[in-house]
Amino acid sequence: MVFPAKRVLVPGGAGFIGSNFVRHVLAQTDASVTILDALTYAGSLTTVENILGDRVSFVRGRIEDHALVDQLVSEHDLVVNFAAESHNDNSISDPSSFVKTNVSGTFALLEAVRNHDVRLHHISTDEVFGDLDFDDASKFTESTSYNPSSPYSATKAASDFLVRAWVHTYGIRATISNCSNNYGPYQHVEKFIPRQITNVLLGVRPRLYGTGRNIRDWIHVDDHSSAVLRIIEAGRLGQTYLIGANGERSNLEVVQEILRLMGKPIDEFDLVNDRPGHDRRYAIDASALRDELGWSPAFTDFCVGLEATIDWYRNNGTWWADQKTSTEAFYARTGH
Ligand code: NAD
Ligand code: TDX
Repeated sequence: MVFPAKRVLVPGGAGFIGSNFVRHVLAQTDASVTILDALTYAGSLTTVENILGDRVSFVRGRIEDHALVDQLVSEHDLVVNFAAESHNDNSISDPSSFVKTNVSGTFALLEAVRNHDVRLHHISTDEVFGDLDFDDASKFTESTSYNPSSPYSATKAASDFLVRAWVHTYGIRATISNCSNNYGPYQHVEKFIPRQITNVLLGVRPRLYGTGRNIRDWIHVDDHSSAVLRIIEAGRLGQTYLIGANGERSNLEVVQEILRLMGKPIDEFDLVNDRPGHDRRYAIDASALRDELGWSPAFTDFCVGLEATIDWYRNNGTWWADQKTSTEAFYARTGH
């Protein structure tokens, strides 16, 4: 692979997707990596401890710290930004950290890459497009209008618009990707799939918001990382690419699949309070990424990826035990 960088700065590299991406960089390029991460409740050194060493160093800090970010960016030739507040339910309870990290943090990164003419790839989400009707045959494409509905997705949309403005106005060298819902190892147990897997492992019934009818478009985190590598390698500067793997499923279907794979009756779940403003359906049309850049996902069977993910949580209880306690205390307060 022709990878256009030797020194990569990965803000948010101690989180779920960022740490997976760092592992992909190590396996598929000869670049070295600096992880910049604030180690919020969502980030952990235990996620990356087995890759820190000759090629991977770690700096604890916040992306909205202009002086720190400016210094670090000047020492690298590529920035791939995964740092964000990423959980919708948290953004509904307390949006302030979302504005700070997702908006002010992206602004600080943009000023630094502008200052030092360093290439940026910005990681974003399909939630910036709002939601689709259940019976709408269409999917999100690169030309779908932005219409975010939660505090989380509004701050991600704001960060994307900042990147686009810096490309248009200052000519920074940047690309953006908007990906659908990820699953896989090292995902925080606040998120839907690991929450339900760890519930079942602990003998607790899975909990579906509302009716369980809402639809998400699932992609394995390895496929997200391989798509980002491909965009960095061959994507056109200034462009947005949508990443998805045709993984649409209702939340009810996902819970029933988890129960089946874990040897439980498929009706052993509870319906709980709905999420305020709950987006109905997300669906990605990733044909630009497939046709223009020749990318395709490795995980084409959701059940195969889900089964491997269940095994990972079964075998890594020490990684998630503490976060499970604090997460469930939060959900108990919100009625979820
Ligand atoms: P995560 O919450 O698991 O990880 C976020 C990481 O960023 C953590 O390590 C955290 O400590 C760090 N961080 C938070 N605030 C910071 C700050 N101010 N400065 C430095 N570091 C900070 O999130 P994730 O699921 O890995 O998501 C990564 C990116 O991918 C986010 O931009 C998210 O919007 C996007 N995304 C996620 C999904 C998904 O399904 N999880 C889907 C599409 C896009
Ligand atoms: O216990 C639950 N029960 C439930 O029914 C939880 C935690 C969630 N849900 C529902 C809400 C959603 O319809 O499952 C679906 C998925 O929920 P989350 O895992 O919270 O993901 P979502 O809100 O769809 O956002 C995710 O995908 C897009 C990521 O968290 C974002 O970071 C990403 O941008």
